[in-house]
Amino acid sequence: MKMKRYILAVGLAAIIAVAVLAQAGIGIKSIGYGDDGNGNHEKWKRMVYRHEKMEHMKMMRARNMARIVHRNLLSMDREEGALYYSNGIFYVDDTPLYVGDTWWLNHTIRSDYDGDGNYETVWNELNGLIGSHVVVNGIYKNGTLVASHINGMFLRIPIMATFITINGTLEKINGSYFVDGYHIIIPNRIARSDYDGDGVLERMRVEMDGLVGQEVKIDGYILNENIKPLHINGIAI
Ligand SMILES: [Ca+2]
Ligand SMILES: [Ca+2]
Repeated sequence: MKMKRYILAVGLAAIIAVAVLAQAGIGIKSIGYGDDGNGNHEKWKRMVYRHEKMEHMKMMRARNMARIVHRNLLSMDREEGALYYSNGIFYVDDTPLYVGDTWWLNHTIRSDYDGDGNYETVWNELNGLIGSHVVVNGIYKNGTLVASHINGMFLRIPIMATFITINGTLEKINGSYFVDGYHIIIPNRIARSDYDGDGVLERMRVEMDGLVGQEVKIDGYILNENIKPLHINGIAI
C-alpha cells in the first residue's frame, strides 16, 4: 500500500508535468545545427536526435503516470460523513477539505453536485450539500483532504493552485513566453480566438508571437512559477 501511495504521489507530479510540459511543447529549437567543416554537423544532429528522443520518452512516461493516477483517483484518500462549513472551510466530519481557491468557488461548475437540477457555482453546489452525507475523494496534504471527487463526481485535479491575474509586456525568450517573470504555458494547438487581432486563426504560438512586445493581461493558475492561462486580454484560452 505504501508503494502504491508513493507511485500515485509521483504520478500526481506527473500530472502537473504533463499539464505544464505537454502544452509548453518540449523541444530544443534553440540549439543550432553548427557545422565547422569537421563533420560536427552530423555530431550535432545525433546529439539533437538523442536529446529529442529522451525528452519524448520522459513525456510518454509522465503521460502514462498521469493516466494511472487519473484511473486511481477514486482509490486514494477518502472521507465519508456529513458535510459542514465553518470559518471559510468545508469539513467532512473533522477533516478539512480543500475544494479550490476563491476564483474556483465562484466558477460555474461542471456537474450538478447537489442534485437540484441547476448548474451553479462550486460554492452554491457545495452549500446545497451542507448537512448531507457525502463521500469526498482526494489526496491528504498536511491533514487536509485536497478534493478530486464529490459523491463520485469529478471536481478538480487534486492540486492546491491559486488563480492570479498579471499585467505586463509579453516577452519571448528561447521560444518561451514570459510576463513579469512568469513563464506562460501555451497550449500546442490551433487558437480558438484571434488573440493578436490580425483577422486569422493561427496556432496558439503564432497568435502569441503577434502579441510579443505588447502590454497584455493574463489570468490563470500558477503552478511552480508557471502560469497555465485561462484568459489572455479577457479572451478564453
Ligand atoms: Ca446544483
Ligand atoms: Ca491571429
